[in-house]
Amino acid sequence: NKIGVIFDLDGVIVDTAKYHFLAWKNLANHLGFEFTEAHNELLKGVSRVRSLEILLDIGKVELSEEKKQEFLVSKNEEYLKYITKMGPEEILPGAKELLDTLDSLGIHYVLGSASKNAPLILKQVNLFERFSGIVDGNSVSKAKPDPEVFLIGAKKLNLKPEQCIVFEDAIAGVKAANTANMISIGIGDKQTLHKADYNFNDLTEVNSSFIKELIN
Ligand code: G16
Ligand code: MG
Repeated sequence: NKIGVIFDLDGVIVDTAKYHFLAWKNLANHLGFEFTEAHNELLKGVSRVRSLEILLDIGKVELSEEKKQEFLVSKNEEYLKYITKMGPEEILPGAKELLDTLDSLGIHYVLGSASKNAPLILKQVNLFERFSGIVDGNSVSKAKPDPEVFLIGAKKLNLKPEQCIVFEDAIAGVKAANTANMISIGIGDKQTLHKADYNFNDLTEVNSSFIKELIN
């Protein structure tokens, strides 16, 4: 009974949502409206382009395609300023321990993130080398909740979708995993992620006996 694991990045391995928030908030303020943490929740797991559309809807702002492109670039430039200051201390609790557990059990894992900056972020926190493969926002044509990102992940693992376990913090990501026919594990609020097959508050709650149970 071979299995493999696919990890989402933001909200599972690191908390980059707080940096996305700072950069999106600045853009909203520049456009003349407020952007709150509650608004930011709507952007979790969502692609960059879709995030901008949601933000513009919130502010009831309409922009030309050229302006949108310009703001996508400037938002990302600001975001990268925060990312390039990140270090291993920003790895979320339990993440490294879980990777160690998977290593000791001989279970391979890949990344399945919507972020085009995923390789850089993993390098910043010294986890890049540990993953057997990376599927990020550059390798997909359809964003979560489309299962594409995870199906490519399964291919990288050389496994069937049913043999893959997905760790996700976003509703769109859990939906993508379920549509792909994978085992979905929601990390975060249980109510929000009630569609997941299993729920945990964070990765410190995911122990080796749980993983062993999934193998058998
Ligand atoms: C992350 C975040 C989203 C962000 C997306 C794209 O996804 O949760 O808020 O909009 O990546 O990021 P970027 O602008 O860096 O391409 P995930 O899938 O890792 O949770
Ligand atoms: Mg996420």
